[in-house]
Amino acid sequence: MYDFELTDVQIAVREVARQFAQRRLAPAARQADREGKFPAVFLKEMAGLGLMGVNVPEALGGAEAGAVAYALAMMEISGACASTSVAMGVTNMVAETICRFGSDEQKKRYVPELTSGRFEAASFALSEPQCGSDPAAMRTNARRDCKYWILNGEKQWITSGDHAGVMVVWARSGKAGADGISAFLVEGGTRGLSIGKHEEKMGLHASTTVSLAFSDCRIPASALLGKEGEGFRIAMAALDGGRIGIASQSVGIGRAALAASVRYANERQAFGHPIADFQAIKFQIADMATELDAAELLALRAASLKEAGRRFTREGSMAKVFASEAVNRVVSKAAQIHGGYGYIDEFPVERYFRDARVTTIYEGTSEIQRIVIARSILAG
Ligand code: COS
Repeated sequence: MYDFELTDVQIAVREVARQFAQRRLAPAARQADREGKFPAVFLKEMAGLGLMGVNVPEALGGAEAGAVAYALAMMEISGACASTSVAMGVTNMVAETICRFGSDEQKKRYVPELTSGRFEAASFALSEPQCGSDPAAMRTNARRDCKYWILNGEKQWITSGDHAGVMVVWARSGKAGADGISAFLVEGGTRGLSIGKHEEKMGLHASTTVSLAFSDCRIPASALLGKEGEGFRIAMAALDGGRIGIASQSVGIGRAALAASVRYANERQAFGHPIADFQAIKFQIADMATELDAAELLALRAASLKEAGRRFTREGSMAKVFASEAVNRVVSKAAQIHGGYGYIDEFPVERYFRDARVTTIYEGTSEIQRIVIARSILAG
């Protein structure tokens, strides 16, 4: 059913991402994490390599390389710096969403800015202080006033929100529930939009996570993305793809943790042997590698379905829940193998451990993924 052979284009994209990840990102990742330095310079360079619109048409500045190539690129970038890959992931997701649901004018206006790196990043403003898993309960409001929409409300957990040239903002323009929600494109710096608190996170220190406040924020009527009332479905469709991105990010972090563990286990001596000689270590390495292969196959299956234009909601959620939970087991084993060195920032495993934790939480918690999977199976 699935073709496991990669195409020349997919191999080429993976190679470009791998080279960039290893040469540019990996050497800088520790310092960027320590300083909490947003990777603007790297994101711009990545745009030059086609990585900010991997699955975006060439006519809009993208690489038009498909969803599988995107998943492979995310794995490579994530293995070097997960803070950079989350900004890359959200920007790609927003660019794809505008391509899919935007008007010609919106596509021309925003997508080339993202794929070229002229905009540092894009943001996805769905969650609010009191609702993340249940976006149909959102309170941010959109009121129509002649040629304008006026937004009021608050968003939380917005990745790159302080660096976004454009963001998709969801707001209630109609009745209660999912059908009353619309999506809007809001430019960074718009009057009435202010950047709030910067969250101090456990990991992903070089990525920014902020709250946003909309106070009589006036945007043109043409800022509506898709149709009025279609916002919830746009968000769900975007998140289906975003979940492949987080599954891929999980695989990338996990592979980096495995590689570090193999290196360490071969070098570290105990009782007159490299610790890799001990069955306790061997079994951990075997489980880490097996889980990561399974996670990668699930991510690539979901990406292949997406690329074939088929529905992949269930498979995207399966990839996300499995890969994100697997990487947490993998980084925990990696820390154990490293002993004390797994607990200090001199070795990258400590960063992988912190960065991996959020993957079971953002873009839909594990619990939400299980709801999506079970609903789809039970519906037959
Ligand atoms: N793609 C397209 N449309 C979808 C969809 C998808 N993956 N999932 C749901 N929809 C549509 C439904 O078909 C329905 O439309 P119709 O009324 O026309 O049939 C509409 O959206 C409402 O769907 P549903 O009734 O399933 O909505 P619920 O409120 O029950 O929510 C879950 C469903 C739990 C799946 C959803 O709220 C969700 O994914 N929550 C997590 C959100 C999230 O990931 N937050 C993290 C923020 S981003 S960091």
